[in-house]
Amino acid sequence: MLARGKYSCELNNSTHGEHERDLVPDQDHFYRGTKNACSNSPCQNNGTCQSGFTKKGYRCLCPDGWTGGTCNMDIDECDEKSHKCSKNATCTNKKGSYKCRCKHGFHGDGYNCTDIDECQKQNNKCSKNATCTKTDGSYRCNCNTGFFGDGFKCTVCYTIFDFEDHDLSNWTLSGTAFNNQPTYGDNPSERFKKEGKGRNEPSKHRGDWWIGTFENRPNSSHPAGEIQGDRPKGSMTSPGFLIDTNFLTFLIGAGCKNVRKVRAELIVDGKVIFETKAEKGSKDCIETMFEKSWNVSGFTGSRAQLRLIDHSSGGWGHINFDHLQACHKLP
Ligand SMILES: [Ca+2]
Ligand SMILES: [Ca+2]
Ligand SMILES: [Ca+2]
Repeated sequence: MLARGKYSCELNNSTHGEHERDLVPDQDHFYRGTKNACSNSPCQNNGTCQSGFTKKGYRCLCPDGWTGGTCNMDIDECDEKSHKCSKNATCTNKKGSYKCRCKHGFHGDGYNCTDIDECQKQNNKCSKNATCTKTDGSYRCNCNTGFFGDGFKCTVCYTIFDFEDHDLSNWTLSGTAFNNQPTYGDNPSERFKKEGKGRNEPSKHRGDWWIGTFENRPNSSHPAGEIQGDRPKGSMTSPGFLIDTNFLTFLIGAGCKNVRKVRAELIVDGKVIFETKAEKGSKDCIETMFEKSWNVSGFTGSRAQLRLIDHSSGGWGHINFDHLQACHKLP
């Protein structure tokens, strides 16, 4: 009240400028506009401005995710743990909000994340010869009894010697026949190509490296097709290995079955328990290697050695060998 019968009326949230048509002159009244502190929109990020509060003349009501005097500060919901993400989700802070994403092995919208049972759903990558076991957020595969591998791949055999590291430093060599071993690539095919007689006896080795005492290709940059011939003689004895399966299988070729002193031997306790020459029915006298096996079920638990022998300088006096495997049953 200013004087008798006269009042000062304040229009909150308004200014003269915003209400040009509503305000009409009246001789008994005079207009006195209030300063609206909200008129220049001080609240950010959709904050609601309320005029007339605090010393500044306004206050901001902030929407979820924002704080500060003018709603200009993001709330880090992940850091202050006010988020509603599942415990099996990861929280990522965003300006004005946050994001939830289910962890690996869980599925859902990030707020509810349930464990995926990979074993039950059969969307696991276990080998068909493995057992799947659920773990928290994941699963494990173990090869079944009688199989070898990492659970994703389970085989009835595992490799003992394949020569792929082309390193014979743990082997005992005698004579000169094995000096340039192992041999790289299908050298017989390379030399037959050079001969041009249409002879076709691929080595059929596994990987890149194998033993071939006729060949002379001790590395990949050495010219293909070179030979040392039948003349050199010698032997090559492996480091010891444990027999823990029923069978050993291997690839063997060359050295016709009528050639004496060219063979592969298995030695247990200093005794030769098996000796095998390359022969495949009528297909002996051929560079191509064929699979042979030894039934070692009577020797499980023993340590054994493989010995390759080339004690011949005559025709076909050489041995081809690769891929010694231990197998629970014959593939
Ligand atoms: Ca945030
Ligand atoms: Ca090999
Ligand atoms: Ca020889």
